[in-house]
Amino acid sequence: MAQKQPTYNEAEIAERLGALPGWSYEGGEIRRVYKTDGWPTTLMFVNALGYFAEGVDHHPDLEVGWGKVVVKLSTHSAHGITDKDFALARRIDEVAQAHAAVRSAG
Ligand code: H2B
Repeated sequence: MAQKQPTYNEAEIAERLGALPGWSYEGGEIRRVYKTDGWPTTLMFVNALGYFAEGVDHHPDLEVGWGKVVVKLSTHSAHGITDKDFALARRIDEVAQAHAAVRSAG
């Protein structure tokens, strides 16, 4: 079993989210809502971010709709928000930026 990752308190999370526009802290998770131009882009986006998530063995909860993907991140094993969540959030933003039809809802 891996060592428990250090978690951040609310003030520390807010500070780090300052560098991640569009992300917010809600219900023990950091989350971002992305809009897409429809189902095909939604599925490509989910597959692309899923590929990177699997690569780092860290998996977001996803809400998937026709033109919308909600990404929610927390570290279950640590019962909180860790560097793994911020790192994956940054990577998912890069994935979103790689496709012109994926935009932040906020
Ligand atoms: N994803 C997230 N979000 N939190 C975890 O604690 C976690 C995970 N743990 N993906 C991983 C998989 C763990 O279950 C495996 C065994 O490494």
